[in-house]
Amino acid sequence: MTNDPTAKPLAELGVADAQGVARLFADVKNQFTSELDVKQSANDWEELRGAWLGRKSGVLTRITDNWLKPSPPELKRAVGQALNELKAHVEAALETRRLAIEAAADQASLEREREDLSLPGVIRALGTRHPLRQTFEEIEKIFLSLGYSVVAGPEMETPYYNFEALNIPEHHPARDNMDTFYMSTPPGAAPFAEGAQGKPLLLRTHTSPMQVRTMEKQQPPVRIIVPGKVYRRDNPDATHGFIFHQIEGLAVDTDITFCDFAGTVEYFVREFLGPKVKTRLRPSYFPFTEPSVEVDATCVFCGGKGCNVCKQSGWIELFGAGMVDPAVYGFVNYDPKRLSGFAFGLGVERLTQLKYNVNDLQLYYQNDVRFLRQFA
Ligand code: FA5
Repeated sequence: MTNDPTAKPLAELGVADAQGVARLFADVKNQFTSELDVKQSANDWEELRGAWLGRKSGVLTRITDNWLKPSPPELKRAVGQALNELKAHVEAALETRRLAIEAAADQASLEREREDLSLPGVIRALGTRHPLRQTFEEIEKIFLSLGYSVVAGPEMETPYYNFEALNIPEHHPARDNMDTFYMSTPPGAAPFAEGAQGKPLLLRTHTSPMQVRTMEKQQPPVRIIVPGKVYRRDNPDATHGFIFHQIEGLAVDTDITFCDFAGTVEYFVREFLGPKVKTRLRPSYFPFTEPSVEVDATCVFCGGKGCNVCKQSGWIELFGAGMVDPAVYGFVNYDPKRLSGFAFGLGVERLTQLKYNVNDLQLYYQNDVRFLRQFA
């Protein structure tokens, strides 16, 4: 800065008396004020302080070196005093500014931290109920509304309840359809659970054993459904699991007819699959029901016109059912002359597949959120 007056001694600046000194210092003070006016930020403040109060080359140091030290004795006092005042002014002004800058920063961070209650909240991803669970709950609701109660039974069963008492004696071909997991017994282990008669326990292949267990304990009228897991040595594929789920139904009373059965089935299917779906009963065979039927529904995918899913027939198979075989009543001391009833066994995976058009049953067990979220 060639024009910088603080670089030159007083004589060169033509200052020879106290008034001249006062004017000179007034100019310097104005200069400071104008710099302070334009420099507002925290960084500016550091710069300004260095420029004015810096020990080595700050303005005040230059004034000390160039004006005060070489000043003639008659001006020394005036220069010294003016310099002190200037220094006090600069220091005070810089301190005031520092406080202002700090307060502004505090205010800004307060603004930033202030809660805005009108902002939308953070939405946490909620889990969804598993599609099979949804089917369970829907079906339970339908039958509860018809006066049924929900009961549960053991997954580890005796051959008696799983087969014999359901009119499936040993060597009956129906056992082949339900390839069974048997439990092995450690040598010397205690005899098996009640009713096992020394035969190995098994994992129930269907929920039907609960028909027998319930009738053993309860006198008619009986109206139950039994949701639960069942196990079969089936190879897993798009329509088979080796663990899957069924819901058993059983109604027994003194005057239950095939019409009650057909009406109940029709009501259930319409509630579950929708009002447009029609049902038909097709003769079938189960050792524990007589007559036995397969319940078919008009194909939910083509509405009965015929498509790949229903193999162009317009119908899809829903579940097996029938009137309770009198032979079963013999195992539970019910009087077959006085009592009648019906039973059904729903495949939960199958019904869920039909309802939501799921083409592979394995998807239920893989816990892929992209699949599960579709059932939110
Ligand atoms: C039975 O299990 C009989 N207990 C049903 C019954 C109950 C008939 C009461 C009459 C009276 P079935 O073996 O057909 O029947 O099996 C019933 C349903 O379970 C089938 O319709 C099918 O939907 C389902 N299912 C059978 N095997 C599998 C499997 N490996 N994976 C998934 N679902 C299966």
